[in-house]
Amino acid sequence: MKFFARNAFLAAAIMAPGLAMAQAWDMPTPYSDKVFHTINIMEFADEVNKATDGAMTITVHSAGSLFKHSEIKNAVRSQQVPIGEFFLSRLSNEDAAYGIDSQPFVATSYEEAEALWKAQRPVITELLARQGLMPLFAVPWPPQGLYTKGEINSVADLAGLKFRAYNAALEQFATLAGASPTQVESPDIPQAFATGQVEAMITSPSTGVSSQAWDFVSTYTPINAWVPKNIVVVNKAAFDALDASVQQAILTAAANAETRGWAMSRAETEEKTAIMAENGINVVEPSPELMEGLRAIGAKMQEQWNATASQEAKSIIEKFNM
Ligand code: PCA
Repeated sequence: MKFFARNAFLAAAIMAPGLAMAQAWDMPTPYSDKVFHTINIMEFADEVNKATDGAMTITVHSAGSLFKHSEIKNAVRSQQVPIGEFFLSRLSNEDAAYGIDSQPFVATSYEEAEALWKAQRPVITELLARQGLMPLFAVPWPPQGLYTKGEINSVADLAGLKFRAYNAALEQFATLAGASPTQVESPDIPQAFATGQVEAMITSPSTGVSSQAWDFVSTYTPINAWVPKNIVVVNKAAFDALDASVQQAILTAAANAETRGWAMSRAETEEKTAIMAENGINVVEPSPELMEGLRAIGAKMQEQWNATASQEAKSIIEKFNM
């Protein structure tokens, strides 16, 4: 599969010395077709295809079907594919600047998430440029909430739970809460619960619905702890090789996708929480005691973050707090 993708990409490049030759781009994404991020990206691809009148065709390969989530960023970097989507904070091991949107209780509303992205964007644009990558657009998931098999009244109730995690920050959060985290990709969530590998998780109402959380948990507590983003990046060399009109079509479609994606995300929060309730999930407002305990964990994480984060990463927080 990988071999095929790379050759298709090279063939498209070699065959396009003139201006009007058609380009075909394969675009790997990690999430399934019914997830709003994927729907938004399908629309982005459609818009590019139409605006360029067939000069550029972007084909979306969803749910990790072309590259696994963990491979997508490096696949774009090494030009195995020219474009791809991934969960931005997964890159926090490269630089804390990438992970700031997944730090608990730094930005918990869409307004704050927007301000954070505004501060983060120029910084990560520069970091990605060092790897020959260019961000096109980023879209947040709805605020992250807690899924459990019973009501959780305080952090003590999380002790010992086998906890599903999707990045390093969530792993740290779960560990500090006394739980035992395991990394599980979102398409594998139902299986992980069914086999007892995990018994609780923190994620959005979107992922709660796409994984049919009512099949394996009883309670959703909207702790709204952070608003993490997916990002779409393009290989800069591949982009630079395009006709100016095609480049412009991509940039326009990307700007539209960012605006549309944020609106979709806002609408999802209520819609998907309602679907969970309809399917029998108990939606419980968090107790003050639980929130206090979770905020204390967040504060501890932020302290550690401050002690190790790069200057670039810290400049994001400084700008965000201005
Ligand atoms: N869904 C993705 C990432 C954050 C979210 O809301 C997941 O659970 O993997």
